[in-house]
Amino acid sequence: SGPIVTLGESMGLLRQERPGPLHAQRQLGFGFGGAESNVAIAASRLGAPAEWIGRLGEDSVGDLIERELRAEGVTPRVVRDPDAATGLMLKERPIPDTSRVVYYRRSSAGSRLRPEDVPAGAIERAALLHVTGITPALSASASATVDAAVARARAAGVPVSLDLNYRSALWSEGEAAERLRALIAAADIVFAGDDEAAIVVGARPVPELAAALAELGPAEVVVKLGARGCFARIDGAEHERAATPVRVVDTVGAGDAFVGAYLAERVSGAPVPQRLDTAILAGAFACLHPGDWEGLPTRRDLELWRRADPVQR
Ligand code: KDG
Repeated sequence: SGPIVTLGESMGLLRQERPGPLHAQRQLGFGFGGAESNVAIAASRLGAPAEWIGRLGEDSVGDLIERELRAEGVTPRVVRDPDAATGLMLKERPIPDTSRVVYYRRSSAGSRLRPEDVPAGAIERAALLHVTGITPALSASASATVDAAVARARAAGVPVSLDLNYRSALWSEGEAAERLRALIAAADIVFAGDDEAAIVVGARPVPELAAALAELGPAEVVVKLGARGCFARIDGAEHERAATPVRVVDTVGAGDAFVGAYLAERVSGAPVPQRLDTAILAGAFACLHPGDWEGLPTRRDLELWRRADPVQR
């Protein structure tokens, strides 16, 4: 079957490697991130073919992102925009184990994504389309691109996956709730943090959050609970998983790892328990590295973890 196809904005990522005030740092790490490309990389590391559609600037940061995606086995389907730079984000660590993300992305190339950027056939031959609630918050044209891609997927019978991914720096909870409700109704699979689900359906106990999201349409709802694991409602059946405890360096990207792993297992035909187990483990791996996706596991890493021998010879 076809690849997992995702679209969105990826940005250069400057990150503090050591905690403390930014002014006391003389060096920053540099990489890139973006919720949707993180998902694509997570899936690819686990052996699922993956493609990322997006717009990058005609600049070195854009070169780096394309190159790294290729190196990760993700096919970039990219428009290079001569009139806008690739966006950036800064991950500060003012306090150990605590990250603060600041965006420098207004009018970025990625935010100028538009429906014509999605190549003919790209969605139609996908195994699955994955979108997030970040893209509709970027610009009118990016929002229209999500709608167009989702409509194309539905017309072609391609399952649609949505991660709510509410980002308060981009829009208000009120704006997000209305927009996300419509997207949820068009999705087959929905991922949400419990706080994000509450924005759309109101605060309530986790099983009820999942049921309320499922009522909007999707047969598959997975509520991500961070250090508390996850709760899923799939075709009416409830599943719960505890998190795998790890020494956390940075939780940013853990949700994307979870989603990418879940989707990789799903497109390979794995049953629900295996999808959730792999997702939980991938989320744990993501927490061990200060980058968004660098720490994500391969199948070999998962095997090593499960055997849990301190040294393999
Ligand atoms: O999930 C991690 C993302 O938040 C990060 O990579 C940046 O895509 C990003 C965003 O827009 O927040």
